[in-house]
Amino acid sequence: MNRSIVCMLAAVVLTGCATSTSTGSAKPIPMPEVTIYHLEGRRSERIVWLMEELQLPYRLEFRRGDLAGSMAAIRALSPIVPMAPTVKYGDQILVESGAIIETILDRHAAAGVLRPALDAPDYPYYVMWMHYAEGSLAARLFSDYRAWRTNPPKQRSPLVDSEAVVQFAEEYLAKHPWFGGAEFSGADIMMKFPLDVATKLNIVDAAQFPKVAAWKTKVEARPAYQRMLAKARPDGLIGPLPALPQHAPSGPRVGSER
Ligand SMILES: N[C@@H](CCC(=O)N[C@@H](CS)C(=O)NCC(=O)O)C(=O)O
Repeated sequence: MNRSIVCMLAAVVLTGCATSTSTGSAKPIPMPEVTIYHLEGRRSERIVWLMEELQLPYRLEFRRGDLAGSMAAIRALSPIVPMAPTVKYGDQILVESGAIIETILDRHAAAGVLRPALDAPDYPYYVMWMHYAEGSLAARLFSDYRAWRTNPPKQRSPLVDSEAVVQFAEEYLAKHPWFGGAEFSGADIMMKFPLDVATKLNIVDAAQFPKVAAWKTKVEARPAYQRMLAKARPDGLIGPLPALPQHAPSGPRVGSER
């Protein structure tokens, strides 16, 4: 079934269309039509979740229960790098969930909404986790996952691996309630997908990361997250990748001082 949902919620309070941007400009930036090309259970959920948090209008395109069919629509738009999310923003075709989130927040959310102010002490943390989610976390998780599917590790690597990149998040969450610091932000939206991948695919052992587990419970309780699930994952996870078998136990990392 070709699914097309248009949300036409008023965006008066949360959006900056009639107020200002994070740069302090008073000039309104009207939002063009946004269409999110989506694969159920994949990174495109981030953009749906963001729009639900901001109560901004968007169109959601996917073929329910049919990942290949949803991907065909993405490929038609972006044949060289068909990826979810792909977003039609006015007449521009955008990829990279972090860049899409930053664009929407910087242009269409009021200053300080879902990100700290530029001069706030938390701002560097917010930017760091926005980028860490894909640049270090997802990259290492999928690299380990691919290698370990065929060759499960006998011991941990001395290099920075999946367990280390999740441990870094765990230690940050021991000191801060959210990845953007004191408040929930776009950085939390970015971090949820790779931290789910880490534990659901058994790349790391969830039991070793209680702060991450408690943070997931908190974000999953957000009404906007629940609205996202209802719209973007109506049948639960479909076509999930297989979880890894039990593999290299944690403990001292070979060649490292941990
Ligand atoms: N760094 C990109 C990654 C996008 C990405 O790889 N998306 C996956 C779905 S979660 C995808 O489309 N995979 C299809 C493929 O790689 O062929 C982002 O954050 O948007």
